[in-house]
Amino acid sequence: MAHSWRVGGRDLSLDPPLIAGVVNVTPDSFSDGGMFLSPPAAIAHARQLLNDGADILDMGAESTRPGAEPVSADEEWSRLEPVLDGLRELRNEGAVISVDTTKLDVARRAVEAGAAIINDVSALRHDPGIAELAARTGVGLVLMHMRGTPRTMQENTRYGDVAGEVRSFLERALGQAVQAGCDPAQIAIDPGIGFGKDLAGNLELLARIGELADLGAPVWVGVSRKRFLGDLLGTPPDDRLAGTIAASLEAVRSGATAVRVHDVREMRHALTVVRAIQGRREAA
Ligand code: HH2
Repeated sequence: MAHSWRVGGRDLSLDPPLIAGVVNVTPDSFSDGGMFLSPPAAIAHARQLLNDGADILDMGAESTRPGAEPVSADEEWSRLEPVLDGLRELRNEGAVISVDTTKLDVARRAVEAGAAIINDVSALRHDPGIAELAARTGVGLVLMHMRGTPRTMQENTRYGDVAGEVRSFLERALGQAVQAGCDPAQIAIDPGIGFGKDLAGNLELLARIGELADLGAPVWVGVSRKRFLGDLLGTPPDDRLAGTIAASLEAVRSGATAVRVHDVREMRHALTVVRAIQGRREAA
């Protein structure tokens, strides 16, 4: 299992697991669309998430919810630029910024503006040049599994062996990034919970994260407020917090080393308590 992750010239420790706080600068994200579309609102939210204990801010300007319409690179960048600009001071103080994009043009501009991580939910399928960008600049790179695109991904959620297929996909994507010149220490992988999977597939992946961790890369997991929790609980996105925390803690127990959540404060509290108990157990 990986113990640290190299992002933009820094080694982030994975013990305790990293918390990536979500900042969606979008009108249409599934749980917080429109809440942080204005730059001042997004910047204030980012500051709050850092105060709440986020290790990373994951900023997205294009929704990836099932069925979402794609936006142009110019539109995506016009949403991100003022927020990245407004976070310059925090960045200088050490805040780690990740940009959730599949577009090389947006990724390049974001890295020039100080982003230390590219979170590519297409795992280089949309723009393979993102691997060369990461190799050249040393930023961290997250490669996530998804079937098709957000518009099509829920059309076919059937797998023979979901964990095996996701593992092979991520192993290939890792190989592609290394081939393009990335240092393996820069690359994290993510099973893409909810991206082209049904309830059973999501649960199976969460239970078998150890098989992905065996690939040697840090494993990101994003379950926050997602539909599979609604399937289990019968609640809307704004009433899935306990489910989010439970699933994230189980993911960590299975081998995840970074959790991507909207509710950073609650996640930080839960991780702190669980780890205190684990420490006691190990000492006993
Ligand atoms: N999930 C979402 C977006 N980006 N990136 C990674 N690496 N892993 C994930 O699980 C993941 C992700 C979807 O969540 P959200 O940002 O809340 O919604 P939307 O895509 O509608 O903006």
